[in-house]
Amino acid sequence: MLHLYYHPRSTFSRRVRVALLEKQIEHEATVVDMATGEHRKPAFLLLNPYGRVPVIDDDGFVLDESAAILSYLESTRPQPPLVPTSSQGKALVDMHLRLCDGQMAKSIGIIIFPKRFLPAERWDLAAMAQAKGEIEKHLIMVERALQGREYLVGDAFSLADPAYLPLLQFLALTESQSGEYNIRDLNLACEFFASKLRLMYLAARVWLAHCRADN
Ligand SMILES: N[C@@H](CCC(=O)N[C@@H](CS)C(=O)NCC(=O)O)C(=O)O
Repeated sequence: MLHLYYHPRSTFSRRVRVALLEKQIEHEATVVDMATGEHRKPAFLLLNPYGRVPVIDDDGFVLDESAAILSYLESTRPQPPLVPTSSQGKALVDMHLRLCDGQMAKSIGIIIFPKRFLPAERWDLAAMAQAKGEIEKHLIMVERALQGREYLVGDAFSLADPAYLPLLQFLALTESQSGEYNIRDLNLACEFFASKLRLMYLAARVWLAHCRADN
């Protein structure tokens, strides 16, 4: 049986939980209590020396890195498919997964970490402005991908969608500008992503699962 180690409020765990829900994969789950530093204790470091969630253990095969986990779930549980069959579709999903992490998530982190956890006088404004520029560059690519289409890749929900989903709530905090949108709140962030209805539906399901896990 597949086992997921996660935290309900972990952005990257939510990606994996969306894919598990979408594919209706039977699994067990353990909440890693990050508030008490469980992710830095030897038992968890044996699973992931970086001390990060999510991690899966699939009958002894242990894997971390949410994008790698999404790809692994796709190849081991292909139904329903979350990657198109065409070479171009596969390559585009791969591109989104890489760029979403390497460009967008990284830059969002540079802005939201100080905004959430540091007093304004300790913010590195130059680094934050540069990160905002990087996000806006990335949004041009996303906007092109969504032009006249409902989903990021092809005409169906793919792994590219859950990759972005948990970042939406933070995108608002970056106050990025893209075309007519100054993305200051979650509604605008969702409006920007044309697949919003589908994303919000999944977000609601993940939120529900999160509430259940908390109780
Ligand atoms: N690139 C990793 C990032 C995972 C990550 O940063 N997880 C956070 C929670 S959202 C974490 O465990 N942070 C703990 C730490 O870095 O000490 C992935 O995609 O899985």
